[in-house]
Formats: sequence, C-alpha cells, structure tokens
Amino acid sequence: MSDLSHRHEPVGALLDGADPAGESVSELTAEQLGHFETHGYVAGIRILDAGQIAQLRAELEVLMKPEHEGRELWHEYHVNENDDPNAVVFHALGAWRISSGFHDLLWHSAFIGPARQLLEGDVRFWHDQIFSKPARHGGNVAWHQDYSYWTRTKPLGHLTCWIALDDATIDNGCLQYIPGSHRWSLLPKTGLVGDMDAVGDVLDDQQRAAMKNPVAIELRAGECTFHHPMLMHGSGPNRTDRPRRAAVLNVVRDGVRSMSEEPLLAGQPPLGIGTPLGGRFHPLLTEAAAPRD
Ligand SMILES: O=C(O)CCC(=O)C(=O)O
Repeated sequence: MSDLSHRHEPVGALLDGADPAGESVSELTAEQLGHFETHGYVAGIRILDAGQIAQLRAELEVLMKPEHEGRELWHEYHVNENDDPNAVVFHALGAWRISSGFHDLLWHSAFIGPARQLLEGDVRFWHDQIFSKPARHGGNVAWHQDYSYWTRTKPLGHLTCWIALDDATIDNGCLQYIPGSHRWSLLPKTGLVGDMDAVGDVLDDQQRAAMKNPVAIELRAGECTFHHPMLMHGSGPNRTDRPRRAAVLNVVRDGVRSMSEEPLLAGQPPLGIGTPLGGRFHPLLTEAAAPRD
C-alpha cells in the first residue's frame, strides 16, 4: 500500500469533470465573508457533486472496516470515540494518506478558494478528519472549540471545513454553532464525546446564556460549512434511519508553527519548536490544474 502523503497533487479522478451543474464556486461573496467575520462561520456552500459524493461514500465504507489495507497509516482511528455502543461516533485522522478521493479533496478549488479568502493568506494542510454517525445509534459530539485541541500550533490562523456526505439535519446530528462565540477566549478541553454540556463547567454566565441559542447547520449532501477555530460547536445524536457522515479538512494560514517537541500527529517525525508547518505531512494547497484528458 503506497502512502499518498508523498503525493502533493491529485492522484485519482475525484476532481476530473466535476460539477456538471456548475453549482460550486471557488470564491465567497463579500456578504459571506462578512457573515464569517460577524458570526464565526459561513455555511451552505456547495462543494461536491453527486458523483464525488458517491465516490467518497464508497471509499469511506472501505475505510470504516478496521481490517482495510493501509490501516497502519492513520494518525488516529476510533471505531467509536465513545464507550457506549448506543452512541457511536466513528472518528479518524489521516484518510488522505490512504484513499485517493479523500486525498484529492485537499486540492479541490471549491475548498481552497474560500479557505484562502477566509485565512487571508496561503492555505497549508493541517490534518483531515472523518466523523461518521451510523443510523439509529449515532452519538453526539460535545460542545468544544477546535483550537482547544490545537494549541501545539501557533499563532491562531486555523480554519475548519466540514463537508456533509449525507443530508445533515437536526434529527441525524448535524453540526450546531453558537454564533459569535469565536470572540470568546480559549477554553480548556472538556471532552469530545459523552456529556454534551460538559463545557458548561468552564463558562461564565454570559457564555452560558449564549449556549441557549445554538444554530443548527442543516446541509445537503455535498455542501460544506467553514468555521473559525474558536467557534463553539457540537452535534447531537443520530436516532434516524439515515447515517450522518462527514469529511473534515483542517487547514492553517501558511506560516503557522509547531510549538511542540513531540510529533504534531501520531506517526509523523517531530517538527520541533518554532518550525513552520510544512514538508510531507503539511503541504501547501494550491488548486489542481484543469482536469486532465
Ligand atoms: O461531525 C461532528 O459532529 C463534529 C465535527 C467537529 O467537531 C469538527 O469538525 O470540528
């Protein structure tokens, strides 16, 4: 099994002839940028067409079987982040190293263009994630800020793109945001799964009041939402008959540095303190050239 992290350009057909309906764009409007600035997110951006969704779903089906080829390449692989078999959250980091569609997604102009605008600089890959909740017994992801998990990289210049591989609704556990919370200070980690409201213990009264007004980010399959690394977000359980699968791309503005002597992700060599993210595991992302014949 070859490790696709050696390849810093598309290797398969995911981006060939994409978007027959011409629905995806590679630039956000001033209004969308203003929404991100004010609320900490911008949602409902079409990024994948039906063929791309089908390819990624098929690849994910393979990746979710623990015995698949290339399994040694994951940075993290949790069949269930929870101990509770009735609240399953499949969560894994490193799909881009193993599976061509998840690899090529990084070079998708409909992702890189908006990411460059929101970061106001060149886009460098941090890591990817898969979050998948099965039908009927899918678990919740507790309220958190992404940057609580990333303080080993500085300065703050990070961005999350969450891509729906199924229609995501409040009923099957779509993302929920607390608009404006990206202006809060950094909170400690209080658990990724389990008690949804564990973060309540570390909030002040004003923040606790704001938590009463979450916004459900309902998306059609193939749409994405971008959120700020300090934005408070979480997602509820899935008790519906439909799965809720998502691919997540986490990127940084070029120049963000490692602040750790340890490897930033399991299975990587350490970058050392002060070294900008780069090299094989953190490529600079520029749009793929026009589709090949
Ligand atoms: O998919 C989910 O429910 C949670 C995703 C999340 O927390 C993230 O992408 O930062």
